Amino acid sequence: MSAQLRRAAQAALRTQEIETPSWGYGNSGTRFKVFTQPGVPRDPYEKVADAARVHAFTGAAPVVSLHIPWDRVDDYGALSAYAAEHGIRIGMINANVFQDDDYKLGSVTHPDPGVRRKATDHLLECVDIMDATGSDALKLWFADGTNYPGQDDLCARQDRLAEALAEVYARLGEEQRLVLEYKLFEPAFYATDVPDWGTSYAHCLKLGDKARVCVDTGHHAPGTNIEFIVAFLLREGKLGAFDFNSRFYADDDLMAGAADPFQLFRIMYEVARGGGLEPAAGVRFMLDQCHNIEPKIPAMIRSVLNVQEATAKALLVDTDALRTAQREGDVLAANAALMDAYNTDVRPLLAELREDAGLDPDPVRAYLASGTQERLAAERVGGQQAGWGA
Ligand code: LRH
Ligand code: MN
Repeated sequence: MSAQLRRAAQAALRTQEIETPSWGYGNSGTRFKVFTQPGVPRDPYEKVADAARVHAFTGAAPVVSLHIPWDRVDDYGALSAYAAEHGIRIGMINANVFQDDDYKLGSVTHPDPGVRRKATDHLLECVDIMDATGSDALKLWFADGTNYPGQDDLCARQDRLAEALAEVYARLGEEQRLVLEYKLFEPAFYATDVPDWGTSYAHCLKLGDKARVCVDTGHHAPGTNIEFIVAFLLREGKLGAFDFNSRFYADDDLMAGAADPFQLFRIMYEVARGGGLEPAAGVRFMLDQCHNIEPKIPAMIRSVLNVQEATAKALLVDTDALRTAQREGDVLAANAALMDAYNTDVRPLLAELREDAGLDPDPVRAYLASGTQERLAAERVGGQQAGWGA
């Protein structure tokens, strides 16, 4: 790798901001069991404090995403100020219209207008919380869907969804955005109302420039070429956010890059190629994970590093060699240009970047050696550990 390419990669990596999910610091699990862990946060302030610890050790995670009502507080301005005092800021506000009995048959797509009103009012409340925290992005994921053919009218549900989205879109401020996340299935097992990127893209196109698509890497059918979706959405200026995680089977929500680091590399290559790393592109890079059995703060630090490593490798692709090979139809040389970058050990480059920033070159080892985990376990006794409250 040329010194010039190395410097350019480090320059881009210095501006990279990874957003961590407040719910990733709380207890989570499956329908079979939610395991508790010592030292888990008991309130949004402790979650924000843990997010600040991840940033303190990585230097690359200055944003924490909130989920409402899991992170409901009396004074959102105070929570935002607390985050700032700890060196981070509030990122995307995630609405939650999937945990209320009223939403059994849907939220904004529910046949009953009263339930739709309730759901839409929650989305509008989340925009109020954006105003109060200084957040500039509303993240919408709808569990809405049906379990049996005929259960409801698929088109009527799209009409209801479009109506609610339009009302929320109209409420957004000039600098505010909404991102619409799609998911193939679960909890709905026949038809999900926003099942794929095309459905989200179509709704976002209708809404306008302030609406973009959120790509959760765990929300696709097995074998889906996610980097194609990323390249396409970037080309259209409609890529708004990522929910990074990894999976072997379904929406496993494992650590980003853990199950398939090559896929994360291919995705970050298309992001870099499409200008998505430019702050002006306005793409949010969030982790959306559940640490069901592993200690949460070290897992989050590891995941930030995995995204950094995939990004560094993507930035080390010799694009001149690649373009030449592509132009000449030299398939093997073109593939080799990407594989050479992927097979590059970027850990020394990232370690140097951290040392330049006054950080320990090995953040996971530094965190484990800091005694923070043991201290939190000793301090955070009593109270109700945070979780999904499902
Ligand atoms: C849905 C999802 C969504 C969040 C939730 C925590 O599967 O990916 O992004 O609201 O997880
Ligand atoms: Mn998600």
